[in-house]
Amino acid sequence: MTAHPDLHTELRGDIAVVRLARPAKRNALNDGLVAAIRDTFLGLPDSVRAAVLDGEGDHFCAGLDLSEIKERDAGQGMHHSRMWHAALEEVQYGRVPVVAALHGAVVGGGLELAAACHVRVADDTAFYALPEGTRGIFVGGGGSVRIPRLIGVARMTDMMLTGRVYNAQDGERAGFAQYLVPKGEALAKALEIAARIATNAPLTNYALMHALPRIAEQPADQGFLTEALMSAVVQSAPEAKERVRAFLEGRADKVKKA
Ligand code: 1HE
Repeated sequence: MTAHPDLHTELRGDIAVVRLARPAKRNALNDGLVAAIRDTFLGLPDSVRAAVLDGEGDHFCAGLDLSEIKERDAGQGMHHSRMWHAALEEVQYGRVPVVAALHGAVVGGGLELAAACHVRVADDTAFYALPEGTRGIFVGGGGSVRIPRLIGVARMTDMMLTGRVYNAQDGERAGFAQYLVPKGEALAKALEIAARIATNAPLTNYALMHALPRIAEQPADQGFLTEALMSAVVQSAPEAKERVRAFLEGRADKVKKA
């Protein structure tokens, strides 16, 4: 795993806790930190079965480090955005599911980063915004692709046109987060969820991470075929057979009423 002064990784059993650790700058992401995110997720040890991403201090992440914005020609601007894409690709399409623990500002590139995770847990201090729209810039970290898949194009357009900020409750209803917990409890809840995820068959987790978003992009007839192929691969694993046998022999949990 790559060492970076502003990105800490801690192994807790089979869970990796990756923490943005630049609280004085509200965890704003400069180029070095974006590269460290890429390298960290690419290099997670084989023993890791799920990851949690959180931020130190009062805010998850204030987005792009605006002090690094410099005169870029169009080509340089494109490469900068592509560098973010490459990093967040390692989060979304890495080896293990990533649970984001959100609190405070989840804004701009911070929201783009959160959107690359697989499950989002927010505490009630969280707020969501895309100030790019009113700062004269545009999203560049994959937000235009990922965020509408959480909340829809209409909500994202409104946020960028008007600078609208969603609080934690409205944000959960809109689809930014799947879990909402009291202040200070997002990390604990994210760890609990990651621990649950880590007990799944790794191939099932891989299929969920890699096939579901792609199937969502495919025409239905192709999606059905991809689903059938993925299903056949996952079911053929000895672990799948053992898990089904365990249920049939009364050794596995039943689904309980919610
Ligand atoms: C920063 C940044 C940053 C804080 N880049 N330095 N993102 C934004 O437009 C959000 C900008 N930030 C804010 O609106 C606020 O800072 C917060 C709501 C996140 C937090 O407020 P607060 O009152 O707790 O902190 P603060 O006093 O505003 O900031 C503390 C320090 O962090 C201060 O520096 P200091 O040297 O004066 O102490 C701030 O300048 C610094 N700071 N946020 C640089 N973002 C791939 S494209 C993505 C495009 C984007 O993400 S654009 C959206 C950028």
